[in-house]
Amino acid sequence: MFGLASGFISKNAGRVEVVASEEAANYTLRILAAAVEIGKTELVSAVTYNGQFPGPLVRFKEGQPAVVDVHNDTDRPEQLHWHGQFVSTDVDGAEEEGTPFIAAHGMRRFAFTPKPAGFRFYHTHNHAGVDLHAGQYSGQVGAVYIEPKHEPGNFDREVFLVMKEFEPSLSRGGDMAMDFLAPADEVKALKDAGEDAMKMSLAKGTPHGYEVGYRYFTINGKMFGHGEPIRVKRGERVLFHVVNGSATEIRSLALPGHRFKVLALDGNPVPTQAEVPVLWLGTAERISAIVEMKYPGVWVMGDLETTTGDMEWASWWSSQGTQVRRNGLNHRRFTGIICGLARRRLRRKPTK
Ligand SMILES: [Cu+2]
Repeated sequence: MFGLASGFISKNAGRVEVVASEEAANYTLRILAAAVEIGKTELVSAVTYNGQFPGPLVRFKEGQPAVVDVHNDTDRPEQLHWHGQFVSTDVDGAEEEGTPFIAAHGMRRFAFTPKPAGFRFYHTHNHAGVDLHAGQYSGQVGAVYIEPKHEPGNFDREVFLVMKEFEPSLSRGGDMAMDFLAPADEVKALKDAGEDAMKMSLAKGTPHGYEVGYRYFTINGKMFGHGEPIRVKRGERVLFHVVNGSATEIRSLALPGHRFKVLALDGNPVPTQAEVPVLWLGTAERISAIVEMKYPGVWVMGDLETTTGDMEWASWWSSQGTQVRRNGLNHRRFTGIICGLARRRLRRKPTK
């Protein structure tokens, strides 16, 4: 939407200048610290877009120019990166590519033609280093959908899911076993690059053996049981656009009893649409997949990881259609969302 605006005030590095502009922005994003209610009794403080998590869904149209105003209401310079888009370095949002910072308490107007079509996202490009409150450890993630000119529209509804953890800390707890994700054939160049990076890091005296762990896992900023269930009709074809907004973790997503038909990876259509029971997403990875909701009942769509790191399928889904079992499941550490056709209202049991 374009409207009339009477000039535009830009604050940069303390300077205030008026930028002649006839255009109102399509979107205005404010980077600011806010409390995010991720659970009934869990509030986390995070740097967010517009005080919410995830940031607002930004929809563009392929080939149509867009204007986005980004205000930085924090005390640090910021970068908003348009992940997955072909845009000029001035707009891209990566300092190393030459994008100017959005000054602390300043703003920048981004005018560009979003492309290519598909599921993209935006996030901060500040390097956190060892500061677990900074950069991608915080709450700066939002989904972008660039509507293609020719949308096949082969679905009944679209649902955007952002996976993200909160309250990181360093631990020696270790990650979940990921060996089974290793490819059958190793790429030597990649392996060497990884080992070189490790050697360099150790040579610099970086302590060895710590992992970043998280207190809370969420989908769309809600812990398991706190979000609104996704209510569907039988036979509905739901197109899920899932982004892993984690700073460090590989995440999985499964919906027992159902399969995902993968349409696009990282927003780009795949040549062969495979059906899979589980999606695996590396950091920043995106998957667009259709689920045909065939079976009535209440289902938990969630990560396979539990506190113990075991895969306990049986413990986290319910075929009863009336309530979601939480046996053996630590819902703080579990990422899940309730999804399905409920015959009755969900009964929520106290979980403490
Ligand atoms: Cu990125």
